Amino acid sequence: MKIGITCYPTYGGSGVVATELGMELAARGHEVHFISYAPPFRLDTSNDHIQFHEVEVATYPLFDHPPYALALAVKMGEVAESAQLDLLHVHYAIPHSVSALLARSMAASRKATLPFITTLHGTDITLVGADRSYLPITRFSIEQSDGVTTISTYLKERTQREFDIKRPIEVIPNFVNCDVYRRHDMPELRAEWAPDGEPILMHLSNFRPVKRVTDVVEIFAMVREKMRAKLVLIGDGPDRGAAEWLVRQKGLACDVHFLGKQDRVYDKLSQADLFLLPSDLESFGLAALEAMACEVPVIATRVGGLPEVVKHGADGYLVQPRDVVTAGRHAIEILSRSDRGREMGKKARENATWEFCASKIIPLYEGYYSRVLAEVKSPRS
Ligand code: GMT
Repeated sequence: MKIGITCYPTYGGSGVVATELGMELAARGHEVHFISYAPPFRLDTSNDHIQFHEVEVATYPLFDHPPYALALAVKMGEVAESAQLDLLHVHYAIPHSVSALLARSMAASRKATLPFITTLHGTDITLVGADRSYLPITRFSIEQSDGVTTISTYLKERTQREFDIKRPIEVIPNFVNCDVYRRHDMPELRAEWAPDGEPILMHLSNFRPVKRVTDVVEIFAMVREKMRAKLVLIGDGPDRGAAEWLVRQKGLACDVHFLGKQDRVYDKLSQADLFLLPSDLESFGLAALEAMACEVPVIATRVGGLPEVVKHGADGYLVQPRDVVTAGRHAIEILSRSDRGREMGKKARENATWEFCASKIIPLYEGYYSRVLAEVKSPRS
């Protein structure tokens, strides 16, 4: 199949999922064309089946806001025609789904077929889509898509409820490549962060307010009162300053490492004893799954799609959002075990691989693509 994929190329779960999906599809022999304003940050173009097409947005003094959605639609149409794409698969509804809708309409005017599938990731529905100014066009582009998937049952139900969507929505959960996301023991790296063998707590996110990075610091401070420990924070974003300030305020600067944005996050995650994801909301919580695949138990919040990923009591623990005290108690309990939570980490990997390995999920996308294409060729009504 020849597939055009559009996503945000920046640091964020939806872009990561789209990129990993494209790379997995290419590895299985499909031809994949990424269409965006920059190469997605985890994209490896060494596979001959992958191409990147840059969307250039012309600027003009009149444009306070250059019309990216239009430039994207044009590029989608050009790539579809030149590469003879079978379909477009856009990740994150706004504005990608609207651009794909335009590209499909332009293709139709040339008597060409260009179906598109929209994958909803979360904030396109819960935050951005729910803004009155974006809601009608988001709902329209979802209704008009040839196929729609969500990354959790929670998000499907919320989309149907809040957007009053009646059309079918397929749940295809996020995934990890379980051969890459596995525990890689790297004693030198561990020793760099925790020279005296202290347990390592870790967090990975885009540091947006919804991630509650300051709660990560609060939880770590509770642990630190009971035992020696280190905290490693991976990622960057608006709340990094607040987290750094709180770390200094609590006198923990010697115990906390801010790494910023990182490649090969599996190498880093593998050094952790415990992963913290105390978000106010997650429609899935990809970082939690990545940690679990690396045998790291997770303490996360009982919100959104997280309970579909992290099984309370088996893979780690779920707590109410902003309940740092309960999260701290669980963290101390896990790290005080004689095995420091290694058994729980192994269970977490077992559950992650059972449900969420790429080898299980990619065929679901392939099957869905085929069904959508068949439906476009011979519509049922
Ligand atoms: O979390 C965000 O800031 C936005 C968004 C993104 O593009 O990263 O994340 C969403 O998509 C991820 C990948 O499917 C999910 O793992 C995240 O849970 C989801 N974030 C929210 O629902 C807040």
